[in-house]
Amino acid sequence: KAIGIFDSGVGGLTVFKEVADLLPRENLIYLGDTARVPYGSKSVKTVQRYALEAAEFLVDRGVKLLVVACNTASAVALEQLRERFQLPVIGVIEPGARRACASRNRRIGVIGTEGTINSGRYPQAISALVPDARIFSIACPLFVPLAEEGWAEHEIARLTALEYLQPLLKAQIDTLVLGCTHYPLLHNTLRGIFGADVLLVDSAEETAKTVQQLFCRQGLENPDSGGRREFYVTDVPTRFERVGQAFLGAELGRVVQVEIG
Ligand code: DGN
Repeated sequence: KAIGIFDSGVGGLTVFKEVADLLPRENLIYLGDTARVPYGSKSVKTVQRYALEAAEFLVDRGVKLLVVACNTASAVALEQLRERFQLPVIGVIEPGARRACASRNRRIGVIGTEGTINSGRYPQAISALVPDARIFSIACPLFVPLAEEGWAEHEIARLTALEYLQPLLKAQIDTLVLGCTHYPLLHNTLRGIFGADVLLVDSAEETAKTVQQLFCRQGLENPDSGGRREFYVTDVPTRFERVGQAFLGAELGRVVQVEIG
């Protein structure tokens, strides 16, 4: 049995990459809902429906664990998915929130899509762990197209980030949660703005660690499974193949178009 990972599109490959690095011998199946991307600006109801349909596709393929790589879907649909399916479902928000608790001054920034920020899920998860944390949340929707365009380290990205993130600089945060699949690509740009002392929490990395821990705890490992990788998308794969390489840091191999829902 494989691990199923889904996202609204190409961004979840940052999560896929981290999971593949930590569990190289596991079989992984990825679904990018490229026909309906972006989720980040859509209503809660719509994202919930899309997430259920994407998850169903993977569950029908007999996965043993489901990873919701999309922050927006994790923010609004995780509970529904857990209720609906009889298998472990891991989202990206709790792992990122847990890591953010390393903040020393308890002033924590969170950035993500409009959907993720409007859901208030990160502040909720962080406050549950550190009740006196001051949390500053900002939606940075332009980071998604910048990352997909290959401009994450371009001057345009730096200026965009400076514009969005002034309030966080003023707030003197010491921890910033990168609450979107695409933001790990902006790591160097954000590092340049915040300097070496601010902890940048990569929710993709933290999620992969959570998956690994769960595997150890529940004995889900299957070292003989061969490390097969399968990629599915809901629109023609051309753009996904091209843009995906930068997100995965490697060639994707075969990408298959499917219909879901
Ligand atoms: N995958 C989305 C997220 O992590 O919130 C970003 C892309 C999108 O749907 N806008």
